[in-house]
Amino acid sequence: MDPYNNKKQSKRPLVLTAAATSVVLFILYALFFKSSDDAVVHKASGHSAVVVLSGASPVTGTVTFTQSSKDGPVTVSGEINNLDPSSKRGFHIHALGDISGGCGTTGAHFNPFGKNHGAPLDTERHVGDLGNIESDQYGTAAVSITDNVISLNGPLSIVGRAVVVHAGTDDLGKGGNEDSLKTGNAGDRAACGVIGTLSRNRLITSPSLN
Ligand SMILES: [Cu+2]
Ligand SMILES: [Zn+2]
Repeated sequence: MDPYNNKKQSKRPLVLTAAATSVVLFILYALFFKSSDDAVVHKASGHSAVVVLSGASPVTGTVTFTQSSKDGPVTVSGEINNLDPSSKRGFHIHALGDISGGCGTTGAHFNPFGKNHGAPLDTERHVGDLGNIESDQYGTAAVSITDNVISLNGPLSIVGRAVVVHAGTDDLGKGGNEDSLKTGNAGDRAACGVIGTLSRNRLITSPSLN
């Protein structure tokens, strides 16, 4: 054998070893990141959205919405401040995420089925009817609602629409007049905000995905 060939042969295993090492490292790297992704998805599976409330009144707040399965209930939680003390205040999803003219341009209650205004547990209700929030003696309301009608995906999604907190109490459609079946006579719009995506993780649709 000539020296050139000898040199080539002695180098080949080194090159192969380097290539094999790279492949193994890449696989380990891919496996590591795949499993860490899965862990995050498992921990925060489902969709969540957030709204920051403000308006012409001193009322402010932040509310989050979470939905852990595609057709599952939506949990609404957060805190609203500077409300009238110890009072119930209308809390709705309005159809439009347009606050270009303040809370007045967010449209009517989100009502894709053309129903009358009602209470959250009524079958006759707007999709956007979340009832009233209730403030404590300091004017703070802890929001803790679970609703089976609104969604964060599909045609009933509230993402991109508005939350409105009213200056008055929602009569839940029991006011006995025409407006009660439209607005619940909840009065002025004290604060509002556009519901935005917080996270959109893979929705768990079957236990096998766990
Ligand atoms: Cu409203
Ligand atoms: Zn309504």
